[in-house]
Amino acid sequence: MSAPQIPKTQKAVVFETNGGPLEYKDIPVPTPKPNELLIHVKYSGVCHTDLHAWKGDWPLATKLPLVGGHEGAGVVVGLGSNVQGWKIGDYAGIKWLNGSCMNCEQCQHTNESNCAEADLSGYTHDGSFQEYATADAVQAARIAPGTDLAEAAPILCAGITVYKALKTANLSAGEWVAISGAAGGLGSLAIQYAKAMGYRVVAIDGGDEKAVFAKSLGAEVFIDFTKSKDIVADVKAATNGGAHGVINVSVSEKAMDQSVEYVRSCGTVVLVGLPAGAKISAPVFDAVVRSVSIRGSYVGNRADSAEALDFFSRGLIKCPIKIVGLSELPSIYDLMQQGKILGRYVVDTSK
Ligand code: 8ID
Ligand code: ZN
Ligand code: ZN
Repeated sequence: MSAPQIPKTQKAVVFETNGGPLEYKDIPVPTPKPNELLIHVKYSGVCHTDLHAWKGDWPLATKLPLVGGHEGAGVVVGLGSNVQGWKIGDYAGIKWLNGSCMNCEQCQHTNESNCAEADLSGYTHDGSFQEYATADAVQAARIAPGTDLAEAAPILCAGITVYKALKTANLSAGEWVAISGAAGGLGSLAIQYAKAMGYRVVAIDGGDEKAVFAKSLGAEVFIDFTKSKDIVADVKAATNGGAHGVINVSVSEKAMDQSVEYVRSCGTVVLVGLPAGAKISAPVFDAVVRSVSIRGSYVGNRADSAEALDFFSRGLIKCPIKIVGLSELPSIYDLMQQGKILGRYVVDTSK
């Protein structure tokens, strides 16, 4: 393939300060380091994490100024001098984990996202809300030729994360999994991965539209947190004694506390959503006597990523996307803040 024409400048959404103006403007196209790919990002999913990054509400500083975004799907247009195993024209994905040291104990054990030196797309490294972005060639996701890049984008964070979280719940086929925050970006994929892995799904979220949506994706039961008088009792009743596993993808501390109560004895509560400043509290007596596990789960490693993409490529996961122009990103943050999003918004970087 002949070398693509790479412009000197490009459109991006940038903020200078956390919570400050989100500016759609021209910035220079980045130059890949020796270990990096230059990817022409065609589409990027918008994750709730991007909203946290913009607000700066986590105890981890972002780079500033910052280009957010970490669900970027595009085409390789440039190769750093040390890059191996990629060629111009390959489809590539920008994930949350842009790169890690590959030498520390966590990296040696393939827990690369737990590396203390992890470089994070759209957080410590300019991400996919721009037309051209750089990504470590070792961590960039390989996307099969011919894939619909808009549909694939949400797999790069939401898909990988919920797939890994479901593995962390350590369930057997036929068991019940409760998904709290089920109609959002992560939740809408979690329902489908859970079904594909053979589990029965209780979806928890708020509103009639979200109920219809969650059921259309495969949830057997929907519990509305805005209407239920007793969520714990409702989940226990629906699952004949409690969910065997819980995937917490809501942005709610209260929802997480409730999940420790409705999980079945010997079951696993998986924490994924990251509400600012939240703490989880559980009665120790109960946690011991019912032998409940509470586990955090943070994106996934390269194998989890490849497996999550494989479920998608085999047609088992349909990303419920709405596509808008990159210039409309601020309005997506508004909708997300209000909890009004069904599934995932994907931005087209050319508009
Ligand atoms: O690796 C990780 N751990 C990881 C990866 C990616 C994202 C963690 N996250 C975090 C994000 O930073 C965010 O905190 O997961 C959380 C969810 O991300 P998202 O799915 O992208 O957010 P969303 O699309 O806004 O969906 C959130 C859903 O939660 C529901 C909302 O109605 C929405 O549908 N929800 C809320 I807010 N409160 C609820 C409650 N009390 C609730 N659902 C049930 N009960
Ligand atoms: Zn994300
Ligand atoms: Zn490391």
